Order: sequence, then structure tokens, then C-alpha cells
Amino acid sequence: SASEKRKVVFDHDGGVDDLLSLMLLLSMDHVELLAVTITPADCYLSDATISTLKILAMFGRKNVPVGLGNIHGVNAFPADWRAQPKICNVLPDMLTQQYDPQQVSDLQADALIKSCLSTNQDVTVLMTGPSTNLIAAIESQPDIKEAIEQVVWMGGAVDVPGNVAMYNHDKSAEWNAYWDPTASQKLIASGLNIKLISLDATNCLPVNVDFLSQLAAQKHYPISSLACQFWATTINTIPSYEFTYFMWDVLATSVLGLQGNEIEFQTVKIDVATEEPNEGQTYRDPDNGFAIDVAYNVNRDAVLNYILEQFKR
Ligand code: AGV
Ligand code: CA
Repeated sequence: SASEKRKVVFDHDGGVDDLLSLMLLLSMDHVELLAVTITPADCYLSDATISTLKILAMFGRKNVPVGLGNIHGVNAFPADWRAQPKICNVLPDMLTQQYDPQQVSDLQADALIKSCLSTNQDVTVLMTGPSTNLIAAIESQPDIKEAIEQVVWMGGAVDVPGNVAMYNHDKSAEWNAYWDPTASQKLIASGLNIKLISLDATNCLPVNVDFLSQLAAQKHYPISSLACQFWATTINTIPSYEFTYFMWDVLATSVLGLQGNEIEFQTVKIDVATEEPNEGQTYRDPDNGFAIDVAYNVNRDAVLNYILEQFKR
């Protein structure tokens, strides 16, 4: 019954793997999706809004409100990365998909998160972009923290190099944490029950042609076919670390559906830098850091098999 379902608020930032994450989340029958909110970070908001509405409609979920974020971080994503997901909306199955623009909430993203957390308990907040909207919601009404059971966040790089390659940066930070370093620091220091899916875990999941072949072999399932096309758009990148496309957000999303033994977490005390040259770095600080659960060892085959099963629809 609906009451036994896991209540989830999903905040994403419109990248190709954020959209794949939405598809994966919608494939989970045990999840009750309360709202989707969008951070205008690794996307252009208008594209991400249409992609989100179309994917929700595809899964018959025209009742889920969509909140648009209007707060921007201090370190903008590269424009070509932000434009990359545009292609998703012109793939044939997306182009022909109807959607309801009325599904966009009158509430901005942070206000919609606040409203969901004021009227629900035991909510999981899944974030596959920067944490800006959640932090704005909490700052405007701190007691909503009590409604959060768990935060699952794709962000950070604890014991591995980051993926930010900017002239004024030492490459220690991951992009979601770097876009709004202050929000990242506040999240980590929030005392919330945080499961961090950082580059430490996602590095073992580059988008890989063998996996896409397996997905293509089940392309008679419309969602497998579409997912295969989304991932195909990420393959043609320069084979250098900061350009390789990983299954970052999809791994974070899978945490909500896996049994629990496929990803090993370690409790680590970390903090987040908010100034150059390591702005956004999620570093170990055994003395003054905040204890959170960081994903380390991933059973890659188990995760990929789970995704293949979920996309059989
Ligand atoms: O740092 C990973 C985050 C994830 O949430 N994003 C992409 C994922 O949605 C930023 C990012 C890092 N490298 C990228 C990114 C790349 N090569 N292309 C697009 N986005
Ligand atoms: Ca993302």
C-alpha cells in the first residue's frame, strides 16, 4: 500500500545521467515520489524542465509536482556541459512525448522542498546535483530537518582527485560540491543522516559499451531503448579523466533500490573547503569534521544488473 512506500524528494540538475536517474527512480515500485525539483547547475533550466515533465508523463506520473530552482551557485558549470542534455529532448521518443506544463509548481524548488518536508515524515532526499535548494529550504525553516530520514547525495571526492579542472583550482573538488561550496559545507555540517556517493565510488562506473550492448539487447522494452539512447549521447567525449562520463547519479539513485550489501559505506569525518585553491573539496578532518557515510566499494556487476532489470519496462 502507499503507506508502506518510501517517500522521496528528488532534486536533480538536468544532466543526461540526472534524467536517467529520474527514469531509474520512477521504475522503483516501492518509492512514493513526493516532488521533483531542479537545480539550474549542469543544465539549462528550460531544457531540464521539459525533459523532467516528459519523463514523468512517460511513466504516467502527472501528479508529481515539479519545482524550478532559481538560486545559482558561485562557480558556473561549463556552457558546453550545460547544453549537452539538449539532445535528450529531440530524440524521437522524447520529441513525440506529450507533457503537461501545468505540472510545474507555483512554488520555487526550495519552497516546494520545504512544503513536502512540512507535511511528511521519514522522507529520503535524493540529490544528484548541488545541495543549494535543500539548504535554502532548511535555512528558511530549520525544523523541517526532523522530517528527513536520510539524504543521499552524489557529490564530493574524499580520497580520490576531483573532476573540476579550472585555472584557479587544485583539482581536488567534485563539480556538484564546487558549484555552491557554501551549501555543500552546510549540508555536510547539518547533522543529517547523509549517504555520500562521491567520486570514490562512482569512478568504477564509466559508461561502458559492454553494458550498453546488454541494454540494447533488451531494447524491445521502451525504457531500455530510451536509456540506451541517452547513454549513447555521453560516449563521444575526449578520453581524459575530467571528460569521461560516469554513471555518477545513477549509482546514487540505485542506493534507494538495492538490497544494501552491493555498496560498502564507511563512516568518515569530513568537511568542505569554501575558499580557493580547493573550494568544494570534501576532505577528511578526523578532529573537527562531521561524521557521514561515504560509499567506497561497489559491486559493479550487481549494480549494473539491477539497472538492467529495472529498465525492463
Ligand atoms: O561530477 C559529477 C556530476 C554528476 O551529478 N556532474 C555530472 C553528473 O550529473 C558534473 C560533471 C562532471 N563531469 C562531467 C559533468 C562531464 N564530463 N560532463 C557533464 N557533467
Ligand atoms: Ca547531476
